[in-house]
Amino acid sequence: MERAAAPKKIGLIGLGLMGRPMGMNLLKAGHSLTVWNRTASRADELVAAGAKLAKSPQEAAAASEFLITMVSDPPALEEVLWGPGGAMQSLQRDCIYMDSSTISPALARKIAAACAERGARFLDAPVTGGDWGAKKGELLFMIGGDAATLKEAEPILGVMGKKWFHLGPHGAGQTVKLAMNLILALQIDALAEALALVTRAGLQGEKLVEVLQSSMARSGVLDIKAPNLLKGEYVPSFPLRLMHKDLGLALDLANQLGVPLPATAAARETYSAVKGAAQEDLDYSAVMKFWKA
Ligand code: NA7
Repeated sequence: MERAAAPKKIGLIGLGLMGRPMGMNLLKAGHSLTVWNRTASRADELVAAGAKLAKSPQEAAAASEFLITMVSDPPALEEVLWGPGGAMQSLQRDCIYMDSSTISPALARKIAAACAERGARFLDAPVTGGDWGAKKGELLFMIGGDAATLKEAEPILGVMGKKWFHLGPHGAGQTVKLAMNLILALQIDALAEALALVTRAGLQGEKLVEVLQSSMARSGVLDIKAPNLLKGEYVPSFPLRLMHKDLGLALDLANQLGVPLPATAAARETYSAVKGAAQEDLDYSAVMKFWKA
């Protein structure tokens, strides 16, 4: 997969945990970056590193031959695209617009249609890898859209990520992303349940994890998140509020398709309870708090 990218005028809307490091990597690769964020102060670090700060999403889109959005959820994305000063009205003809937020496949298709009306090209390109993947430029992109558009986007993807998958037409990237996140959510939920059982029985959670590491239950989730659960440290890498949102999106999609997802529905209740009780922003591994505050 290509990594070198000719300098481009790139717009980036949404400078949260993920957007900021993605923007930093684009600057380091020599691209000209125009950014916008609802809370302008979050752009400070990128502006100090050479990014231009737009006054609105509209201004960011007008300045860009390649536009990226990275906001929290479907309402946030609708706001930055179609709200006051929204980006859609100024998307350049022939530009590539890539949304890397996790949203519904239906919204991705609606955006693709709106882009086509303006002569712009759209990719749904949600990511996985957390903020550490974003910092290291090792995100994994799940792409829906046209293969030729993806080909053209590859040099820019290579600045922010290490791998990408073309999964089908618009919405396919989001569909696979929601399916993947429900697995991550259930894996952590299962690990938390098992730890609750073992520790209530008077055993050390570390012992369970040690055995799991040598068994078929070993996984990337276990490697990366088990230490958080054991220590009770939940600094957000992927915030629980966003995992909760994704479980809702997966259940909505399942409902539209008539597919029962009973385990996902049960897990969402656990995530809801922890989210409701949380006083601060927590990583999704904090689902452990359901059993142990
Ligand atoms: P964060 O760190 O919660 O950042 C969310 C971003 O979305 C941040 O820039 C927010 O601006 C922005 N946002 C949220 N609501 C709005 C509205 N209504 N209008 C404009 N901008 C908004 O999320 P992550 O970076 O971890 O994740 C981003 C996506 O990747 C998300 O879909 C995940 O599920 C995957 P703020 O700074 O709060 O003003």
